Amino acid sequence: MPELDQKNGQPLNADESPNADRRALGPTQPPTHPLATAPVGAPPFSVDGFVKEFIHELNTNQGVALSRSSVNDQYLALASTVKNYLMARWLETGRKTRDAKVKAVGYLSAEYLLGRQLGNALLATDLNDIAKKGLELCGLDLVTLRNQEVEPGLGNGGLGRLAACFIDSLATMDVPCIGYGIRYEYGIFRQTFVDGRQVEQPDTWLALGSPWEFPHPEASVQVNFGGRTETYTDADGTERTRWVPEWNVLGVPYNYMVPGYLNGRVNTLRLWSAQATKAFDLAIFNAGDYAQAVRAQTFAENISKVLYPEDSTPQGKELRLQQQYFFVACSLRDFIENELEDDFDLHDLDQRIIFQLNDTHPVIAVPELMRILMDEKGFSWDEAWEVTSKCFAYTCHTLLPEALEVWSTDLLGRLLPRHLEIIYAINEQFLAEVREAYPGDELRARRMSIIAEFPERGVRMAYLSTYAATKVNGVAALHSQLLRDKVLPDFSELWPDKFTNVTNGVTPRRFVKMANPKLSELINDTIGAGWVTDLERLKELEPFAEDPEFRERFAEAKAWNKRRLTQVLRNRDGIDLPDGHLLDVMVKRLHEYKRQSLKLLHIVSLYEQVLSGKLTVDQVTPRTVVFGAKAAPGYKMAKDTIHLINKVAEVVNADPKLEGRLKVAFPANYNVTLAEKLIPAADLSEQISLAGMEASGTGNMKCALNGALTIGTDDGANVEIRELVGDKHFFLFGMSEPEVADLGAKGYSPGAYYEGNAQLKAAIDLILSGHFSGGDQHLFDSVVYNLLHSDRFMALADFQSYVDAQARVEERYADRDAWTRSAILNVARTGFFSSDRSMRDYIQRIWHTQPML
Ligand code: F58
Repeated sequence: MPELDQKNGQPLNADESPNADRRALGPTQPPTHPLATAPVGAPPFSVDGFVKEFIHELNTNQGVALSRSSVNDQYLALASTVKNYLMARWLETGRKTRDAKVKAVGYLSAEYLLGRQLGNALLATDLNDIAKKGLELCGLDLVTLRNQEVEPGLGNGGLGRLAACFIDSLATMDVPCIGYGIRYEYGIFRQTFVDGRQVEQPDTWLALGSPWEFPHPEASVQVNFGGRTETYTDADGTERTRWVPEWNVLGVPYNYMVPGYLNGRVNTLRLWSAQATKAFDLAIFNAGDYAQAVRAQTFAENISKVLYPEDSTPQGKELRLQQQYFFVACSLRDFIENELEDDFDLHDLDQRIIFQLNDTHPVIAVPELMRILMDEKGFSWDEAWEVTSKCFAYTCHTLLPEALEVWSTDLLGRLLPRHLEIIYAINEQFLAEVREAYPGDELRARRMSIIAEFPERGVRMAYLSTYAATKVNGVAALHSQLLRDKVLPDFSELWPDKFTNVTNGVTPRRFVKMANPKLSELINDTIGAGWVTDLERLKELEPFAEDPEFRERFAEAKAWNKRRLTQVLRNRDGIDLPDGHLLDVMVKRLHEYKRQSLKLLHIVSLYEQVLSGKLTVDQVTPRTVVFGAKAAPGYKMAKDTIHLINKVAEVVNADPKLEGRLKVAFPANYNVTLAEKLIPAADLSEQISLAGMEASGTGNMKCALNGALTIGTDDGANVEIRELVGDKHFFLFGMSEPEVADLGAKGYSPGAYYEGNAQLKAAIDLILSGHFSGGDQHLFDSVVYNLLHSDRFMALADFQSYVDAQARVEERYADRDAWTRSAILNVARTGFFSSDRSMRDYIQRIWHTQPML
C-alpha cells in the first residue's frame, strides 16, 4: 500500500476535507426570495396531476415517450413521481428536526433487509388508488410496474429485516432517527438450484437503476486504515497520541427516504459506499503505474462490494472488519460534523444522540468515538469516557457461543492500531472496576476480560459492547433471560440494571396492510383502520371469532392469498400448488439449529407410512409443505440439507401412491418479496428450533399476525406468542430449554432415539436406502450420519413429540370452523408483536428519546 500524503492522522483542514464542498453548499446569507424557503411543491393530489407528473418524469428523466417506454422506464418514472411527492416532506422533516435540536436515534446496522420500496412508499403516502387509476389512464398496470422492482437485499435474515422494521416504526411514530449502514453493491446472493443443489449467483440489484437513492459524493467522508500511532506534546504541554494511518478510502453517502405511515415524516437511511480517494490514485498515477492505480481503486471499492452471506457464525475476515469500521467511522463523522450545530459542545453529545449497536458488528464505534474526542477534539480520557459511555446501547441477537464476534488483536492492531490501544485502555479501566467489585477474584477478572487469550489473543466484541453500553438487551423474554444467565452471567451479576429485554416486532404496514390486502379490508370493515398504527387494537377482533359471517370472510381472505401465491409460484418457479391443501410453511435461513431436518423427517415419515401401508392415502391430510431457505455458501451441512429436501421433494411429488395428497415445494431464492406473498397464505407456521437456540424469530410473528397457527417449541418469541394466543391455539412440542440442558449434561445419544423409535427408524432407513437418490445409498451420508451420531440440535430427541403435535394439527384442521376460529384468535391476540411496540420499549427503557408529535 502506498504511503499517503497524510497530515499525521489529523483531520484535513476545511479546504481539503472531502466535506469542504458540502459546507460550501447553500447560501451564506438567509435567502430572501419566498420560493427559496418554501417546501418543494408536492404534485397535486389528483389522478390528473399524477398522470401529468408521471409523464413528465418519463419524458424528462427517462428520455422516452410513453409509447416507446419499457416497463423499466415506467417503473423508474413511477418511483420518481412518488419520490417527488415525498420530497417536500423529507426536507421539512430534516429542517424541523435540526431546528428542534432534539435527541435522535442513530441506528448502526451492517444490514438492512429492506424489501421493495415502491409499494411501501405508495402505502405511506396513500397514493395507491391514485397511482392505479392514473396508470390505467396511461394504459399501464400498477402491479406490473411494482413487479419490476428488484429488492435491495442488503441483509442476511432476521437481524437485517428487524432493522428495516424498526426504522419504519420510528418514522411512523415521528421519532427522529438516522439509519446508518453499508450500500453493498451486491446484496445477499441469488439462490438457484441445479439438480437440487444450491448454486449462488451475484445479486445485481443496481443493474437496472436504483431510483430510491440519493448519492451525495460532495459529502464524502475519509476513512483511514493501517499505519501506526505516535505520541507528541501539544501546545499546552499535554502528552497526546495521534494516528498516522497508511491508507484511506472515501465513504460516499447514499440517502434513502424512510417514510412514516400517513404522517408526513420522512426519516433518512444513510448507506455508505466505498470509493478510492483521489490521493490514492494520484500517488500511483504520478509514478506512472496505470494498472496498479486501477488495482488500488478496486481494492478500496471492495469494502462495500458485497454483503457477507453468513448467518449465525461471524467470519473472521479482514474485509469484514474493514466494512465494520468503514461504515461506523463514516457515520460518527457524519453525525458530529453534519447533524449538529457548528458550535455544539460535544460534552453534551448524549443529549442529541443514542447510537444503537445492532449486534456487535458496529461496536468499533466505541473506540472510534473515544479517538475522535481525545485525539481530534482534545478531550481527556475521563471526559471522553464520560461522553462515550452514555452514547451507546447494545442489542444481542444470538445465543450460539460461536456466533459471538472475536477479532484477533493481530488483525485489529494492523488495521486499526489506535483503536486497539484504546480498547486495551478501556479493558484496563474495566478490569479495575471488576477488581474493585470483587477483590482478590482474579479468576473472575480473567473470565470477564475484554481481551481473550485463547485460542489466540482477541477482542471479545460482546464484552466490549456490554461494558460500553448504557443498556444491553436481548430480543425476546427467554433470550434476554438466557443472555443474563448463560452468555454474560458475570456482567449481569455486576450490573443487573444494565440488562433488559425488548421483544422483537414486525411492521404491520408491510407485513399485514400491504402484504395482506384482503385481511386488512376485513379488519378495517370490522374495527376501523386505526389498527395499522395501533396494533393492539386487533384485540377488538376477538368476539368476531364466534361470528360465522366473519369467519367466512376470514377464510375467504386466506383462500384468496393462496390463489395469489399459486399464481406467483407458477410464474416465478413453475411450481403448482394443489387446491385445498393445508399450507405448511417453513421459511427462514437454513441452519441446523432451526431444524429444517426435523421437518424433513416428518415428511419422509408420512410418505414412508403410506409406502409401507401403515397409513392409507385417505388418512393423510392433504398438505403442501413450502420451504424457503438460503444456506451460507460455505456451510456444507446446510447446503447438503437443501439438496436432500429437493431430492425428497422430487420423489414425493412424483409418486402416484400419494395421489397428490402430499407435496413439497421449495421455491428458490426466498426473500422479502416472496415472504410478502407466502406468509399471508400460510395455514401452519413451523417454528421448530431447539429450545434455547433461536433468539427470537420474527417470521413466527408475521405468520401469526396473518392468521397461521404455529407449531413450535418453547423457544425465542414462540414463548410469548403461545402465552398470548393461548395453548389451545398453538401446537407446542419438544423439550424445554432446561430439559435440553439436562439432556446435554447427561450425555445425548441420538442413536438411542433412532433404535428406540420404529417410525423414526423407518424414515431414516428410507433415506439411507437410496430411495431419494436414484439408488445411491451414500449421497446423503453427511446429513444422515450427522443426525445419527452427533445431532447437536437434538432433532431426533424431539421427533416423537413433533409427530404427535402434527397429529393434533391435523385433527384441528379437519374441523375447518375450529381451525378458522384459532386462526382469527392468532390475529386478534398478537398485536403485541408490532415493531411500534418494540420501539416504544426502546424509547422508554433504553433511548429516552421523544417523538416529535
Ligand atoms: C437473528 N439473527 C436471530 N443474525 O437468529 C433471530 O432469532 C432474531 O429474531 C433476529 O436476529 C432479530 O433479532 C440474525 O439474523 C444474522 O443474520 C447475523 C448476520 C451477520 C453474521 C452473523 C449472523
